[in-house]
Amino acid sequence: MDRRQFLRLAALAALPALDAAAQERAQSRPNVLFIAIDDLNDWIGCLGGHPDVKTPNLDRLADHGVLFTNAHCSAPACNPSRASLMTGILPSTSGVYHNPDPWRESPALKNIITLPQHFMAHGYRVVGGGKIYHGAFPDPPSWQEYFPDQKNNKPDDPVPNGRPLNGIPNAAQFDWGPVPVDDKEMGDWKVADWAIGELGRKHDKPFFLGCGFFRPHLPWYVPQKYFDLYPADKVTLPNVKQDDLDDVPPMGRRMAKPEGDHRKVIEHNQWRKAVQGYLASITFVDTCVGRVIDALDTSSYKDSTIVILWSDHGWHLGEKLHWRKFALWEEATHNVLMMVAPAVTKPHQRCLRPVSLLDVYPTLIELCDLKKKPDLMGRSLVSLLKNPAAEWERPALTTHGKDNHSLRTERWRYIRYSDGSEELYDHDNDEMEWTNLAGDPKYAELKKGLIRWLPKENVPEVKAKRGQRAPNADD
Ligand SMILES: [Ca+2]
Ligand SMILES: [Ca+2]
Repeated sequence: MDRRQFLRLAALAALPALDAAAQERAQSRPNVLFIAIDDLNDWIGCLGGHPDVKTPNLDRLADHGVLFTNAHCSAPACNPSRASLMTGILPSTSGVYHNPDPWRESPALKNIITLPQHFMAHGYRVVGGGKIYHGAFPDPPSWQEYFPDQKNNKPDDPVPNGRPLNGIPNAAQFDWGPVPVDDKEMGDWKVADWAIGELGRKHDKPFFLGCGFFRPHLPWYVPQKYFDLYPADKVTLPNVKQDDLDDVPPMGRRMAKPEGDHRKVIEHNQWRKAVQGYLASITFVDTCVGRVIDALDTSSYKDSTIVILWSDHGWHLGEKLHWRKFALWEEATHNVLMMVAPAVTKPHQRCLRPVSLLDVYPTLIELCDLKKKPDLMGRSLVSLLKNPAAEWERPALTTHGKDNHSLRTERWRYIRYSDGSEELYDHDNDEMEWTNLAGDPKYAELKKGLIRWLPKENVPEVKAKRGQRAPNADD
């Protein structure tokens, strides 16, 4: 038995046996279908982020319940965003800020009961498939079963010959183009097949089913038919102001790195092809989501299953001369979040309140009537699920690296870097965050009101020990 198997068994053994009353309560709880999408920004039809995109299935799911139009990640990178959602703890408290940070080694997270573990402790069957946690840190104690397996959470994807297809040398996964295979050979398709199989089974107790899709994460290799939907010469490019970084402090400019990806994309004349590849990858994953939702809708669990779908952060495709996530502006922090909860949500609801992926854990606890966990740092969204216009005071906080924070309210974005430099944007008049108002004395009071929401503690980064496997920074 290896260490991981041991930990998993130890975690199971530690669960208290349920008494008869608890068992009966457990039987009546709703199921949870928990769908994660990697690196999906707000370029989906129902969020209006891109005029060309085709996402009929995500739009349909959003119409079944509440779409949070102003949802933000705790961190604009896979590992810290997912670790925060799954534990309910902020990066500034855990020290998990970046992709290589081994989150279970954080003093704050070492013994934490994760979201799926909490469901397990309440008698649920808890299974997962695909990318839920970041690749290098799959956390077997969180699951009773996993597809493809507890160590390798992600089925392999086929790759085309002749890489890089975009001609940009030495750019690793930063590549795009069609892969000549059938949908069925794609890793995400297999994850959907697995989830459909779970939904077709007879379950004798409630289930928590985690289903994690990898696209539109790089590389953007999906079958040709998805590329054909978006001819490169016709796609709409993001609206970019060439001198946008002139009023951004040096720490922000370093995050944007305009001489990095952006320069390469321009030099190789790849901007249109990149947008095409991202849109193609989005429609591919939309198709996978649609298959799983169809399977739920035709199953006996349709009316007893909560559906939550989220993406782990946004993605820049040239805005602020920046690419990828790893920054504190709207394109990187804004993510997809939608929920359908039988007997709680009504169809066709939009919620404009600034919410956080940190809020997912306490929300699912309340919806499923699990034992409350006072250590969680987010807030339940159930009041907003019932009434999307309900009062909501707290801004959404995003952290990128120690003591670099962004706060988003309905109208404003405020950024403060660790050296004290700042940005302030007015979304009522500047949705692209072009004009930094932080230096204008007129906004001093507004800034003071926002600053009080910044975390009081900013613990050091939990770093991988020397010799430990260091995952690719963009994995
Ligand atoms: Ca990601
Ligand atoms: Ca600017």
